[in-house]
Amino acid sequence: KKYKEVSIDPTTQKMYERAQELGIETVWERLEKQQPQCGYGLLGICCRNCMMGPCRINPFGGEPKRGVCGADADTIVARNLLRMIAAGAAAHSDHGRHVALTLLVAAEMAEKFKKEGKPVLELDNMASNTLPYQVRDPEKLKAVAKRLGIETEGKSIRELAKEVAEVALNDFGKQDEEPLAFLKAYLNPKTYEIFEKAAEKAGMPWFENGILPRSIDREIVESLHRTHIGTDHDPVSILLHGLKTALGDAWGGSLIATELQDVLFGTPKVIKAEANLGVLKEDYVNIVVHGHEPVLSEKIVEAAQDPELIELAQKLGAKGINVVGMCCTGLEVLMRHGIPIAGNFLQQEMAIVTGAVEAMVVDVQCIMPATVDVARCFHTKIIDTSPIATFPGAIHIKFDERRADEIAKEIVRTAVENFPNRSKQRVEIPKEKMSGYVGFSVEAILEHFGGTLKPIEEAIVEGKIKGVAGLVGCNNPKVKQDHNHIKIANELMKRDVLLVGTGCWATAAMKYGIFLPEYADTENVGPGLREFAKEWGIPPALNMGSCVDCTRILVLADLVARDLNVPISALPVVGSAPEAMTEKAVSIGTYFVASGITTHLGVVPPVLGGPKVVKILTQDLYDIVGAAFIVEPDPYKAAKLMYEHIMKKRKELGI
Ligand code: BF8
Repeated sequence: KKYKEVSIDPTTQKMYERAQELGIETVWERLEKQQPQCGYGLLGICCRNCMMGPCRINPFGGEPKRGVCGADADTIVARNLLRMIAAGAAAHSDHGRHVALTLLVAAEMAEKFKKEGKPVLELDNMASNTLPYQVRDPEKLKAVAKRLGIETEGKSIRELAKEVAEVALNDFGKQDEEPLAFLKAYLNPKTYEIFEKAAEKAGMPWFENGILPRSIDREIVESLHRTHIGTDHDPVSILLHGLKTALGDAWGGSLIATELQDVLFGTPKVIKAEANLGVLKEDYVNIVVHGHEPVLSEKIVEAAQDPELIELAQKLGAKGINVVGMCCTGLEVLMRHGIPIAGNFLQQEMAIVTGAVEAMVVDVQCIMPATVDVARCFHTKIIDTSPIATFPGAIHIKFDERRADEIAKEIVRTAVENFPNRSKQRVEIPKEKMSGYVGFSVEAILEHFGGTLKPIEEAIVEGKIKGVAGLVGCNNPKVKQDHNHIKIANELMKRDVLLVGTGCWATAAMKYGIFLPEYADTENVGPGLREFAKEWGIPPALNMGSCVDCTRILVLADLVARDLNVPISALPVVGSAPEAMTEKAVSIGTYFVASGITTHLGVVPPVLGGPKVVKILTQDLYDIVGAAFIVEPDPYKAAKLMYEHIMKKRKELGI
C-alpha cells in the first residue's frame, strides 16, 4: 500500500490519502513528527510546577530519584494526574455553567419583557419567540425542580427556570462544606455513603465528608492549590482529591449541562438519523458545527431554516443549506433533531479536505487549531464563536446569548456567501454514510420500556443480558481510528453485554451500523442480547449522546441501583474509553470509577512512572470505592477483562 492505514473508516482513509496527494499536513503527520515522544512525559515523571525545575525522575531506578524540592516519582505522577482531572472537570463544568447562565438570562429577559407589557402567558411559559432561548421541555424543568426539592405548585415556568438556574449556579461557587445540591438530589443513598466514607477507608479521616464534592469550582481550584510546589505530596490524598474533583464534574458540572440543555432544547427522543462524511451534500451550502455547546449549534440549525437565507443560497447557485455536526455539539443536535453527524474527532480535518465545506463553525473543546491551516488550502472559512476560544487565522464572530438569533444568522450568511468561492473541480465527498437510531436519553429509555427499567433488570437477572457496558470517549491518532471502539463493542456484544455510549465512541458505532436494530442479527451479537433487542425493537447498543451526557449513563445506573437497593458498584456494569485522548476523558474515567463503575482505558495514561499511583488506581480503589481502572491497549484482551468483571459482579449479586 502506498499510504499508511490510519483508520478503519473508508471515508477518513480516502480523505487522508487525498490530503497526502494534495500535500496537506494532517494530524497523523504531526504525530509522526513528534516521534519519539518524550519518555518522561509518557510516564508522567516530569514536573514543571515551579521554576527550580523542570525536573525529571530516572525511570530505571537510578539518580535522580527526586526533583529539586524532593518530590519523588509517585508525588509527581499523582500531581500531574490531578491537574489533568482538574482541567477535564473544568472544561465540562464551565460548559455546564454556561448552560445554567443561559437559562437564567432567558428567565430574566422574560421577566423584563413582562414588565414592559409583552404577551404575559407566553413569557410566563418561556415559550415566547421574543426570547433568545425558550424552555422547550417544561416537564423536564419540573422534574429537575422536584428532584432539587423546589416547590413547583403555583409557579410559572419562568419562575421555576430562574430558581433551578440559581441552585445550579450556587453549586459552582458556594463556600460551605455541604455536598452539591445536584449530587444530593440525584445520587442514591448507598453510593452517597461510599463517597462519605471513602477517605476514611483510605486512612485519611481528615477529609471532611470524604470525597463528596462541596462546590464544583472549589474542588478544581483546590486541585491547583494542592499541586502547587510544597503543598500536597502523598499520592493517596492527591488522588482522593482527584476523585472528589471528578465527582464535582459528574454529579455537578456535566449533570447540570445535560439536564438544563434538555430543559432549554428538549429531552432527546428516539429518532433515526445519518452519520459519516457522506452526509455532506455536493449541491448545498455545507455548514459543519463543531465543538461542544448546543447553546450555539441549536441556533445555527434554526438560522439555517430562515427562508431569506435559503433564498440567498439558491440565488448563489446552491440547492439549499445543509447543517451537519462534528464531535459533541454534533451529537447534541443529532440527538435532539436528527441533524446528521459528519464524523468524530479525527474527521475534522477530513471534512475540510472534501472541498465542500463553506464554513466550519466552532465553539469550544476538541477543535484542532490545524483546521485553520487545512482550510487555507480550500475556500472553507473557520468561524470561531466563543469569547474563550480564539483561533489565529479564523473569522471571529463571537457569540452573545442575548443576541443569539442575530449572530447565528450572520454566521450562516457568511457561510452562504462563501458558496460561490467553492472550486467545483476540487470537491470530493466520500459516498459512505450510515443510518441509525439515536436519542436514547434516560427518559426515552424509560418510555420505551413502559416507564420502568424492569425489563432490562429482569433480562440481566435471567442472564439473557450479562450486564451493561458504557462505552465513551475520543479518537486518538495513536490508535487506528475507530478500530478499538468497534472491536471492543463487538467483543462485548458477542458476550451478551448491552451497550450504552456517548461521545466519539457513539459516532464511531453509528458509522458502522451498530445503532440499527438489524445489527442484532449479525454474528457480532450474542444470542441473549439478540433476543432481548428483537423483543424490544432496539439496537444492541444505545446512543446516549455527547460526553457531558455520560451523566445519563450515571443516572441510568443510579436508577437500577435504587431498584435493587445496592450501591452502583454492586452492579454488573463496566465502562471503557477505548481510544481516550482528552483531559475530559481522564475526568470521566475517574468519576466513573469513583461512582463505582470499573473502567477500562485503551490508551495508557501518563502514570506508569509512579508504581504506587498505578497500584492505587488499578487495585486499592476497589477497597475504597468498589471499582478501579483497567488499562489494556489490546481491545480483545480488554473486552475479556471487562466481561470478567461483569461476571464477578453477577456472582457477588448471586445471579
Ligand atoms: O467531549 S469524545 S475527542 S469530542 S473529549 Fe472530544 Fe473525546 Fe470526542 Fe466531545 Ni468527548
